[in-house]
Amino acid sequence: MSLRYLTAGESHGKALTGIMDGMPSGLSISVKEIEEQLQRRKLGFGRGARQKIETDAVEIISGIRFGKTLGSPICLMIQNKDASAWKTIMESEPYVGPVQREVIIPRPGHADLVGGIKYHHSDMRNVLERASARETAIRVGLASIVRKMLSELGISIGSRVVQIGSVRDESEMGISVNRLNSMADLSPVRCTQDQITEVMIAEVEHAKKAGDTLGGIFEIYASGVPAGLGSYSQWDRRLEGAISKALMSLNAVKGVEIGLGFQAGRSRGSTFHDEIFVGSQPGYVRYQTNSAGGIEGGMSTSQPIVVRASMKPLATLMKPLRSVNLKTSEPELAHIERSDVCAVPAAAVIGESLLAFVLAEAVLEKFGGDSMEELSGRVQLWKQACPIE
Ligand code: EPS
Repeated sequence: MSLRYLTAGESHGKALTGIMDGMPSGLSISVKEIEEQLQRRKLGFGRGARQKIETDAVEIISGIRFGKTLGSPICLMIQNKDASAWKTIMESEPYVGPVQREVIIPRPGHADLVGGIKYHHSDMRNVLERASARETAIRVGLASIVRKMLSELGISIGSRVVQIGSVRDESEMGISVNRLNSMADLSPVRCTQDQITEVMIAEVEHAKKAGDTLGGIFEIYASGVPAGLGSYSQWDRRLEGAISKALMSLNAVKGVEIGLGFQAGRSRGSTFHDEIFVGSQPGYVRYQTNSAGGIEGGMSTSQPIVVRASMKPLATLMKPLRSVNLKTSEPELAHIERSDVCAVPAAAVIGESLLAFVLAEAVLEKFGGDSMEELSGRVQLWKQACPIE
């Protein structure tokens, strides 16, 4: 494993922490650059009150000195501002008072029920505190370092939202990947079409009034990816597999497509596959289409990587669904917890981060190198020698 990370922290606990091991030395990175990505994660129309409470200020605990990575494990910490209001509820010392904010009626669609059964918790707060998507803040924090490494190697990552509830953006992604975020970030729902942005906002407002929640679909792109990341030679080295696993690790994601994805199953080979043409220089070849989404046979083709993920509607409904009170065994409406109406715009930003981890790991596996100098030299040589235009 060339790059790995772990996170810890409860949603209303003291802090979120993350440790990442395997980053090469000599990468310039600042708190400001990390926080830029964290601020992008906080945005999006339909978020709840929590995002106004948290600043998501990051503290570098280890692995970075004088603005550069050391090659040793990097530890980041984000303090939860809301923790002060939850001090007695989240106390780590033995607590003798009455249990506050106990959760005994599981929310359909959340980890509450099975998590409580699995870990033998009658108070499902013990489950939801860690199952909460708040954890993704520290993943985005760690990934911002990885993204900086990828950008130094000429790899750009961007995303856009293409569906919220029943509102779809059918437009083609007509701009370069390195300009995508500066455009999508201007929209409160991260949709690049102004008119559709308005309809998506209205859809979220409508759901909020009804005490309901919404899911959606987001698309992530990576350009400048060198050919040959991943491998066909063993099942667990296929790049699509790693990307799908990473995206599926994001809370509420229920579907992942690469390239044309499910449309591939409805197509004929003659219209689907990306034909190969003679390039403009001797010995070179080129593609004209990208149905494969930048990956063939488990390996990157050097075409843009295109990933689409579908997020289910959030499980906390202000007009709750039917459930069972597990203390009384009586039917009762599900637990209500402060939450978001729609978090698809934030999920797109988190998706970028998750794709960044996978690409960074694949880059480090193929090219190796303990310092940025060593790594960039190897990647540039390979890119120059690759005969795909
Ligand atoms: C989130 C923080 C949470 C939720 C949301 C994501 O904060 P709180 O629970 O204090 O309102 O807003 O979590 C969920 C939707 C969920 O189902 O757990 C965040 O920082 O992203």
